[in-house]
Amino acid sequence: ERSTSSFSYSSYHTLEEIYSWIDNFVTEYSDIVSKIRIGHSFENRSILVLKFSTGGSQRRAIWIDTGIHSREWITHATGIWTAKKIVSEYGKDSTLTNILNAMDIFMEIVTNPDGFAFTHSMNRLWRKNKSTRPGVFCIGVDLNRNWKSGFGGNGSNDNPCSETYRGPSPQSEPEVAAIVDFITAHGNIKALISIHSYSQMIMYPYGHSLEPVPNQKELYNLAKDAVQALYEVHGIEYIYGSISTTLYVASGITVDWAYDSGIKYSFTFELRDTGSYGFLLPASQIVPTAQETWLALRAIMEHTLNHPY
Ligand code: PAY
Ligand code: ZN
Repeated sequence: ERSTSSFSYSSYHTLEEIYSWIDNFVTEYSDIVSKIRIGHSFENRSILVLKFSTGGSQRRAIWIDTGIHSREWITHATGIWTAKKIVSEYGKDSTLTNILNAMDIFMEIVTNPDGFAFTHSMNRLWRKNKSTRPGVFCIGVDLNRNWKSGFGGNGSNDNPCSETYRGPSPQSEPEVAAIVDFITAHGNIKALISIHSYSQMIMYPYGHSLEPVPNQKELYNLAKDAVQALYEVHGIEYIYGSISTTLYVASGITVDWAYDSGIKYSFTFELRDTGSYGFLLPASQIVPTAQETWLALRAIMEHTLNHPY
């Protein structure tokens, strides 16, 4: 029996459990999945990316990250379920098969490993990374304020004690720099989906500005289709639109950087719920959340496949 079959996809796991699941997973599905270490965290933990590929070289690719905010546990759990779904559906689901026959998928499941370890050991609601600097009393930078696009603008904070502290400079944090370096070196990422919780939203750039992006009509329609596909699974309602007009203004965020770097299909998801449990979503909701999220992800990947650029 495969050891990734005995793993519980309906429970929350520690960093050690997830990293050992990753090792088993890439061993069992070595024909289609491999593990890449793209860097290391402030506290020197490995930063790992799963690569799903059926061949070719530097194919067009989709990037998905979960857990950039460590307390958003439903996102790591959804990422793990999604990884397993991809290997199970390849060759069965024609949409996914077409996607993987032409494109690669990269998934970074634990984007903030130091923060995630801390949510298990000390503070369940820790959001930032764990970096420290000489003479600075407070710990951590908000990794979703540390990107170059709009760095330092509204909806970010220069106070190191703030939950939305942007850090001293763009990409100052190793967890962000690792992704920037990887995506830039790859050069052929065509869609990026950064997964957060909670609020039940599918959004696209910009966060830092109210200005509509050039292909905002296309992104609006695609978000609408993704939300509809998600709704049909369990009847969960998401709202959609640009980040700044749907949620709030936030500067120095992942998807603004991705968009400004030429990735025109850049989205951020806010998974369940709308606040009843918030970050403490019961484990009983992991599988249903992942199931519905899958349909939204697939819609965006399929659109990317069918609209090469
Ligand atoms: O998803 O990039 C996004 C939007 C901005 C997020 C942020 O503030 O970094 C939104 C929040 C998040 O997921 O981190 C929303 C949650 C509920 C929060 O912590 O306020
Ligand atoms: Zn978040």
